[in-house]
Amino acid sequence: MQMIQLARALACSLALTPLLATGALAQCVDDPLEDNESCATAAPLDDGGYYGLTVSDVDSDHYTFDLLDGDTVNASIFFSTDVADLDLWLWDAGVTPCGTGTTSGDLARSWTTSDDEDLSYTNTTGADQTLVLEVRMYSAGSSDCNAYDLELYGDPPCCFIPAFCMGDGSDGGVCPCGNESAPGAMEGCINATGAGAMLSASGSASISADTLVLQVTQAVPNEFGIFVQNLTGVSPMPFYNGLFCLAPDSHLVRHYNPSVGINPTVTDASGSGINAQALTVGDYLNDTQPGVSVGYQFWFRDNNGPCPHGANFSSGLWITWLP
Ligand SMILES: [Ca+2]
Ligand SMILES: [Ca+2]
Ligand SMILES: [Ca+2]
Repeated sequence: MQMIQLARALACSLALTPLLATGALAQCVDDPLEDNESCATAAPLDDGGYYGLTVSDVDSDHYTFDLLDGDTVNASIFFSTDVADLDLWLWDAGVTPCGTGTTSGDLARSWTTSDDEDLSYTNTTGADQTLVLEVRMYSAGSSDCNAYDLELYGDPPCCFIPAFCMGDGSDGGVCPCGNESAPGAMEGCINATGAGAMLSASGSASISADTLVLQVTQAVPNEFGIFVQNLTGVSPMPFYNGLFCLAPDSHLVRHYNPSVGINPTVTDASGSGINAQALTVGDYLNDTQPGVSVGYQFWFRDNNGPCPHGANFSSGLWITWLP
């Protein structure tokens, strides 16, 4: 394995001069995120899945995003190496060389000879970072253009997918009975557990992939709750023991199974719960469409909470859906 990597390192350094397109092989049609041939022209991305992208031996791809101190980013590309061998690199946007496919100065790389590449990186610098993800063709196979899908996720997801409706007053809300959560905790107002509930997401934000799962944590254990959504947010409103930040209009959806009616999510012994069905199925108004941002919160029973109103809300997440 070491020998393979060394051989690839040597070969890679020789391949820095872009190969000329032969004309005999298929040429790429630009994807919607072009032009992005350098760190300076990198396309900004949020968490999510990006499908049907293309890269060629004379046209690499660069994507940029911010990674907060202490957070982790996970990036994957999916492709056939028989068509062309692609590699994945991660750079600090402010460091030379950025985005040049060289083997020094990068933060992480994935450069196998098999299908697909995956990398993960945790920011331990003590400050927030602006990063660049580079997709570069190492060698052409049956074509000098290859198609790939990109998936990019942060951990915690909150730091890419905008969180809202915090119980710490940072969104301008005042919890109903002085039950503010810890500053910066990104939680809802304090519930019976002594903490506030929050949402996270995993999987792809692609509607066709249909793998996105919303999870609530730090809600009251073994209690009933319902995921709610809307296309429109509003200023935090004290409601039950918490804050509610989704517009109370006709697009407000309580997730349910259309065949059986309201289908609550029951939290487990740790106070966690996931949406028990595809989010798109739970949206009976069919507002979940490509390019549309949907805000989510979790309503749950909080009978022994700090206020006497019997229920509470998690903080929320906005998810921008993809095709
Ligand atoms: Ca491209
Ligand atoms: Ca490009
Ligand atoms: Ca590769």
